[in-house]
Amino acid sequence: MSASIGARMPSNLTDKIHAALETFRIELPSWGFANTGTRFGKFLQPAAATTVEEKFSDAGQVHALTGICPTVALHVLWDLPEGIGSCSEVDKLGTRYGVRPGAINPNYFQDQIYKYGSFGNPDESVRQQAFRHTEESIEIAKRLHCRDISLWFADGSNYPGTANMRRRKAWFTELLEASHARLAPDQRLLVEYKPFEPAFYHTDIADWGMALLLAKAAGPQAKVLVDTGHHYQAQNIEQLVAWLLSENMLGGFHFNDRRYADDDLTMGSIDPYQVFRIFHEILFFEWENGSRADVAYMIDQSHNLKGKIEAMIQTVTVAQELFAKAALVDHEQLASAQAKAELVRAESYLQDAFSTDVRPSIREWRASKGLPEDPMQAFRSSGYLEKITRERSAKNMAGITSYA
Ligand code: PSV
Ligand code: MN
Repeated sequence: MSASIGARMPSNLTDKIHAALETFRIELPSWGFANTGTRFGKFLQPAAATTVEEKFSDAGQVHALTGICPTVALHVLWDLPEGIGSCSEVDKLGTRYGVRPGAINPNYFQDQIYKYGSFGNPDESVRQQAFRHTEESIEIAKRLHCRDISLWFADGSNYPGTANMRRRKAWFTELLEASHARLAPDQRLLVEYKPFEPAFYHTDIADWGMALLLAKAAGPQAKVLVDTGHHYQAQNIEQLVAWLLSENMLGGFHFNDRRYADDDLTMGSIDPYQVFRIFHEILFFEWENGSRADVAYMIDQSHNLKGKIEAMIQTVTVAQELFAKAALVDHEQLASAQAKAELVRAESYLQDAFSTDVRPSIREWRASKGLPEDPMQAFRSSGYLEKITRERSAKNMAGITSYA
């Protein structure tokens, strides 16, 4: 049952929450600290990170205050401009700022050569170039001791009849297999999907089924990455999560929220129950199997309007709350209600857990770890934002550009 308002939470529930929090870590995206925008333009922020060092510094702040973000995802083109040559510098930054490099993201969408695709480009030499970039990204991951190489392809087409979809599928299969062959035994390839954007007629890896087939074809260390913003309206995300778990093919998440398309809104800001249901499927799976699911939780958000560090602290805090709520579902009772098709009783276990106020318990856990009970408040009173605003604003405001 949910703890009633004002009453102290029973200690068995507090223990469940604390045990769940011990296991929950979420990765920050380096690009969430830099100035980014929409296709109509950017609203520049005076405190945005302008260098890789500043991204590490900001991510380090979020980790220092929340204690649950020990890694930062890197985009090769943006964060390792010299490729392998940038590794030692990035490695040092990780040590200096207390956050290690996390998933390595090759970039197949920004260079002019990728206008008609990367792994799916009809030009063999472009496909080879995209493959060499993948090889280099895997090597970067090895040098930085990163397990996951996270692949998102913008490949697709805008007009019917202009792309040979079967041919492109074959090229993807071949190059993903070849990429897999470059992995060290403990590394993974994560294959992300997205139904549209930047292509608006067809996208080569449009949904989880396509990503699953390609990952299976690539090899046993390839898994699917679910970006919560990359679905059609009304897609039942927790169901596909349950299917991927049952196939041992769920590699990780890019969390963000959306209302219309890939909106990059703050996780849980539109539909927190959706995130709760995803976490629930994972925790229910773990309870049934008696072992942890090996899933990487990552944030993929870059805020144009909200302050970047505050937005990230807010996201991490919400993620932690929704995970803690999901940990409160009574799995034994739920399983028995499901088996007897006692529908209202079964559903109520989710509703009870979701409506429980887990925040006091999370504050207790933070205090027990020597972390600030309220990370947002601690950030606001730390003076960090004022300091970086002073240091960075001239550089940031010089970067104003127009859309066209
Ligand atoms: C594409 O929309 C995506 O979700 C991919 O994960 C990219 O790496 C990321 O956004 C940043 O552009
Ligand atoms: Mn993503």
